[in-house]
Amino acid sequence: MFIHLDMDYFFAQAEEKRHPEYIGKIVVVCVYSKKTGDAGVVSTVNYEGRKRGIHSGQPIFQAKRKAPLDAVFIPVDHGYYSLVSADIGKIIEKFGDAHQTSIDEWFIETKNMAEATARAAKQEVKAKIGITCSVGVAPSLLGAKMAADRCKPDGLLALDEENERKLINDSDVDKIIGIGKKSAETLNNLSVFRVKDLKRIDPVLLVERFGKKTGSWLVALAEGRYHGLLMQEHDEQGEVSRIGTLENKTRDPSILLEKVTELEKDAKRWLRENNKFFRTLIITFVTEDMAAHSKSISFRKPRGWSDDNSAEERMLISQFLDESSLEIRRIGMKYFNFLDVSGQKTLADEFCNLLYF
Ligand code: TTP
Ligand code: MG
Ligand code: MG
Repeated sequence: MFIHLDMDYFFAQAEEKRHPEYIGKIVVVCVYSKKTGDAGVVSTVNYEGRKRGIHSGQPIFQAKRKAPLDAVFIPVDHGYYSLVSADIGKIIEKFGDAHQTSIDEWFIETKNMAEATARAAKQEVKAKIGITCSVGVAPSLLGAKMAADRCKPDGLLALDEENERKLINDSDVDKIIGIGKKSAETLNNLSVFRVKDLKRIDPVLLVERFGKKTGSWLVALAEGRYHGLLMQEHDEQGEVSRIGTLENKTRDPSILLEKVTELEKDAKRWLRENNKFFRTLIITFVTEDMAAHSKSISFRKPRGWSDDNSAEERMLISQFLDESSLEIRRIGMKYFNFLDVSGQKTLADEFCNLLYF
């Protein structure tokens, strides 16, 4: 059995934890793209705000229109959320062989007492950290994750094989992790709206339309063979990286970003030519003492050559500068954790779920 835990409105709940005075108000955590003004997007919002129609990825100015005057708009503070995440991880690890899959998600594979273990882990996170989460328990990781999504916020949903199959079969295809927007559209055009509609489509046609990898993934989904469906995407490893020397040693974030952008041009051309999408972006800093350090960020939805990563790059650079007082001599970037998305052109219009490590 798999137990999947996902923290509720994580960044916003972490803000409520250190600012109890925010509780009861709408809390909107924002990625500001400029030093001043409201340019940028919502990272996450608490459930009070979601009721008003504020959501992740929404432009900040739109969220402000929906929010009452006493709503709190604050910039993301990844350093702090990583610390809270690390504390939560330490607790979850006590309940079994835990794997962290994003800043606010973990899964545990366990043979017995899955539901009791899930409940105990959830309770201990609440008691020790003061953060609520939603927990799904199911025979497959996909089922556990979907169960956790289904019982948000502060829920626990345990599924046996039959209920897992029912939940997945009744889900809209675009709600399935691993099915992107483009694939969902293609499926909708084939009159496949829910997973159970997939059964009507000839497996041969699925493979023809989506390519071998995605096609057989969809066939497995249709047939209820869920094991490994979530893992599979991580199997396809690969990377493209570029590194360059700076004209002068520097700590100037704009010079560093400029260099990364220049290196990226080449890496993006490679992505385009090879039709690759990546999930993880790494920036490497070689400091004046010649030591190499890196900072990375992962996205739940893969990114491609046409996506703009500058907001995240700016953030990784500033994270590094906060931690080190040394000057930087060389800087590099790497895209890795590739996903084969044959049939999916661009995901640029989707705001990615950002996972920070
Ligand atoms: P999620 O677990 O997807 O979202 P959440 O914890 O805010 O809300 P939920 O209760 O539905 O789980 O993502 C974890 C954190 O990642 C989230 O708090 C903020 C960040 N994030 C983004 O920056 N952009 C996004 O589009 C999403 C979805 C999340
Ligand atoms: Mg969450
Ligand atoms: Mg999450």
